[in-house]
Amino acid sequence: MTKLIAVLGDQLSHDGAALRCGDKEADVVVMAEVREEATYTGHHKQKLALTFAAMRRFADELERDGWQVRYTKLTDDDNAGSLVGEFARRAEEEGAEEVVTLAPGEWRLRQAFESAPLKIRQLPDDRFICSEKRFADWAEGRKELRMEWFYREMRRETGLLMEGDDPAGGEWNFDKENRKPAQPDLFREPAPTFRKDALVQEVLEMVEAEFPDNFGSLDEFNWPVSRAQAERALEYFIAHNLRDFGTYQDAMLAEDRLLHHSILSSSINLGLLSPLEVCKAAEEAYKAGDAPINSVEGFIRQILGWREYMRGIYFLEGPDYTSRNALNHKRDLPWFYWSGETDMACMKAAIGQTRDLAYAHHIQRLMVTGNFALLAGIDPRQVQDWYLAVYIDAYEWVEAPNTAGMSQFADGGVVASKPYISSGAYIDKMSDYCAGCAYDVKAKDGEKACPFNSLYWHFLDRHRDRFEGNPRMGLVYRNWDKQQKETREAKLKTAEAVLAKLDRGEAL
Ligand code: FAD
Ligand code: DLZ
Ligand code: SF4
Repeated sequence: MTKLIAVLGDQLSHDGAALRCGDKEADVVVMAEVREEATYTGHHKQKLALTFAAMRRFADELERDGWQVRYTKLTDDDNAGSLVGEFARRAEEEGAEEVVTLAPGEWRLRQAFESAPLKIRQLPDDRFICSEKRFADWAEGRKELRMEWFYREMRRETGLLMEGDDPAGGEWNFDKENRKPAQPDLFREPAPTFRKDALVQEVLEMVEAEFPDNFGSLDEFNWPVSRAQAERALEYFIAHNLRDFGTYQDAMLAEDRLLHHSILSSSINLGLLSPLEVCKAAEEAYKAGDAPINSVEGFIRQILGWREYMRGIYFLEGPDYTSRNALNHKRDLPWFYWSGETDMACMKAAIGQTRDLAYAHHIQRLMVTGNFALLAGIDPRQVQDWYLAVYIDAYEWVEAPNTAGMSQFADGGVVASKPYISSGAYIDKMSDYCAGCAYDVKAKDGEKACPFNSLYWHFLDRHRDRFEGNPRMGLVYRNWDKQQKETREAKLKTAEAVLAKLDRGEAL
C-alpha cells in the first residue's frame, strides 16, 4: 500500500528518518507551500523566500534521486491552504492511507497532526544529536537544568573535543578568553554570494507579490538554498572566520554586521547541514592546527550545547512554555522594533540589519534588543512574536527558549540562572555604537542619559524581592544600596520618564 512521506519546509535532509523508511517505487513524497505556515507569524520576507526556494530545490533533488514527488506551490489553484489539508488531498489522489513525517519542531503542528482526520505517523526527528528522550532522561531528578552540565555530557557522548576522558585543551569552557571588543577587519575575504538563479528569482518575485506588507527587505537576500550552497558557506566559515570566532564572539561593530559569526543557523535549522557535521568540521580545523581551542570549543558549544539544550527544554517544558510571564511584564512592544525609528544607535543598528538581512548575531539579540525589552518590562509574548517573525533561523523550538527563557526570564529561571541585563556600559565596551549615539552612555540620569542606564536600575529596583537573594546578584544590589538616595531617585525618575514615553507610543 502506498504511503505518503511528508517533508516539511524545515526537514530538508536527505537522510531523515521519514525518507529512510520510504520505498522509492511504492511511496510518494509530499511537499506543500501553504498559507497556514506562511502566516502563523508575520515571517520576514527573506525567511519566506528562503523556505520556498529551499523546498523547491530539495524537491528537484529528490526527483533526480528517483523519488516520486507531489509538490504544491503556494499559488496553485487547488492548494488546500494547510499541511493537513494538503496531506488529505494527496492521500485521496494516491489512494494512500497513511502519512509518515518527522515530528515537527512546534507543538502547534504536532497537535494539528495528532488531531487530523487521517493517520499521520510522526517519527522522532533524528537530525538532532540528542533525542527528546535522551534529554528527558538527563533532566530527570535534576533541580537545575544548566546547559553547561548537559554540554559536558554531550561532549563525552560524542567524543567531540575529547582527549580520552579529558576535555581538549584541559578545560571544558574557554569563555573567559572570548569577550574581546573588535576592530574592523578590512582584509577579510568577502563572504560567498549565492547565485540567484531562475528558481530563486521566481520565488523572490512571488514573495514580494504575495506578502508585500511583511517585515523586511528582499534586496540583500543571499542565503544558501541547497545543500551544495550550505556546504560552501560552511567551508568559507571554517577557512576564514572560525579562527577568530571565539575571541570576538560578543563584539558588535556598526560597519561589520556579521563579524566572525558563521551565519549557518538557517542552513542547520532547515536541515541542509547536520549539526554533527558542522561540529566535526570545526574539530578537524582544531586538530589540523588551523584554529585555536577557545574558538573551536566556543563554536562547538553553541551547537552541541546551546542548540541541543534549547530544543530539549522546549519539548520538556510543554506547550504552555511560550505563555509564561514570571516577571509579570505587560508593556506593549514599542513600535520602533518594527520601524527602526529610534535615536538609540545600538537598537537602530540591530533592528536595521534585522530588516535588511533577517539576521543579527547572538549578542545583538540578547544584549541589545532583548536586554532593552527586558529592562523596559515588555510583555514576553509580544517579544517572542517579534523574534519568531524577524529572523531567518526562527522556529519556535529554538526561538522560544532563547527568548522567553534566556532573554526575558519569563520562564522564571529554567534556562538562565539570572537575568541577562546590562546598562549601557556593557554595550559601550563591546561595540562602537555609543560614539555615534544621540544619548550619552556615561550619563546616568536626565534627558540625554542612555536609556539602558536608568532602566537597568529601575529593573533591579522593581524586581528586588525576586533577585536580591540570588547569589550572583548580591553585589549589584549592594552597589545600588551604597548610592546616595538622591542619585537613586534621579535614576528612577529618569527611567519613569522613559517608560512614560513608551506608554505614550513615542519613540526614544
Ligand atoms: P554563530 O554565532 O555562528 O553560532 C554557531 C551556531 O550555533 C548557530 O548557527 C546556531 O546553530 C548555534 N547557536 C548559537 N547560539 C545558539 C543559541 N542560543 N541557541 C541555539 N543555537 C545556537 N537561534 C536560532 O537558530 N533560531 C532562533 O529563532 C533564535 N532566536 C533567538 C532569540 C534570542 C532572543 C536570542 C538571544 C538568541 C536566539 N537564537 C536563535 C540563537 C542565536 O542568536 C542564533 O542561533 C545565532 O545568532 C545564529 O547566527 P549564526 O549562525 O551566525 O551563529
Ligand atoms: C516556516 C515555513 C513556512 C514559511 N512555510 C512552510 C510551508 O509552506 N510548508 C511547509 O511544509 N513548511 C513551511 N514552513 C516550515 C514549518 O512552519 C515548520 O515545519 C514548523 O514551523 C515546525 O518547525
Ligand atoms: Fe545604545 Fe546607550 Fe550606547 Fe546609545 S548610548 S548606543 S542607547 S548603549
